[in-house]
Amino acid sequence: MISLASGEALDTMNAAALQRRLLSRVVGLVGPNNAGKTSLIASVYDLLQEGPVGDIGFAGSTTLIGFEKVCHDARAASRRGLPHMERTIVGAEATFFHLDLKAEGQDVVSLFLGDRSGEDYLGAADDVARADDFIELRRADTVTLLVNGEHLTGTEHRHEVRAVSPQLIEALVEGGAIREHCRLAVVLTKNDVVVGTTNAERTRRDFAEIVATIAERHSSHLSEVKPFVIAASPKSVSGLKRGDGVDNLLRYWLSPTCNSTSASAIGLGVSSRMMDLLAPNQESFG
Ligand SMILES: Nc1nc2c(ncn2[C@@H]2O[C@H](COP(=O)(O)OP(=O)(O)O)[C@@H](O)[C@H]2O)c(=O)[nH]1
Ligand SMILES: [Mg+2]
Repeated sequence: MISLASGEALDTMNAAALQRRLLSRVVGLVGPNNAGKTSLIASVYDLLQEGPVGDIGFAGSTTLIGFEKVCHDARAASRRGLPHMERTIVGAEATFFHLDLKAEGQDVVSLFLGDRSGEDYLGAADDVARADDFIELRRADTVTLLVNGEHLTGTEHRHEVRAVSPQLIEALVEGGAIREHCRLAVVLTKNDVVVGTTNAERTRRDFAEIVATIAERHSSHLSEVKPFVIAASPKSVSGLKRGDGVDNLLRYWLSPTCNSTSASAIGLGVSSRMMDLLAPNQESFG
């Protein structure tokens, strides 16, 4: 059964069907719990609500309810300095958030952001065989690793973050979950916390080192490793605006890749009958 336009985030099957409709870019978000994956998804949506990002404008979404839910929580968390309510469920299937985006003079591109529990990914670092399950990564044009800036800048978790970030990518590459020639964006999150401490300089060096380690180890497997710094959901006292740096990441996700996902490469076996159901002309559902 395909849930047509329920508005909730999509499961793998429905996302795959939609991905065949238009030119698509698929992003797999990777990172431990609390790294900021859900906040990033919320901030992309929020950013586009304010108007075009550069020349990239919002042109629709089949997951509006899903976006509204994560944005509601993220806005409240940002205002009150409280943690998120809506958590990514551990052990759950990946879910996809969908945005249709239009740049001037170009065709609409569908962007799919895949999210799943950070603990699943941490599990993958221990158990390479499981990396094989991560279909949202295998089909991604850009895998995006989130590095928790708050943890990297503190003393309690610093060493763990420095160790786990490269390990996670290592496990996913070795397990075949990240395909060859994939791009990797490495994102330092919660930059408002980083810049608010006296450790900011050290944190930037640590982050650069993490990026360099990954790039060095996987230069033959990945087509590119690129760093980004964001504050998707900064605490209001920080003075940074919501979604700081997210525009650069969005532009990167949409930029042409050397091996964009083609429908046939997805290999999910979505039947043509299901494809018909999702064809743009849906009058039969009137
Ligand atoms: N200060 C700050 N906190 C953030 C930022 N982004 C996310 N958070 C907080 O970090 C926590 C984890 O974020 P979440 O997006 O749920 O992480 P996920 O588990 O990777 O999906 C939440 O309490 C967020 O409010 C940010 O840019 N700045
Ligand atoms: Mg989450």
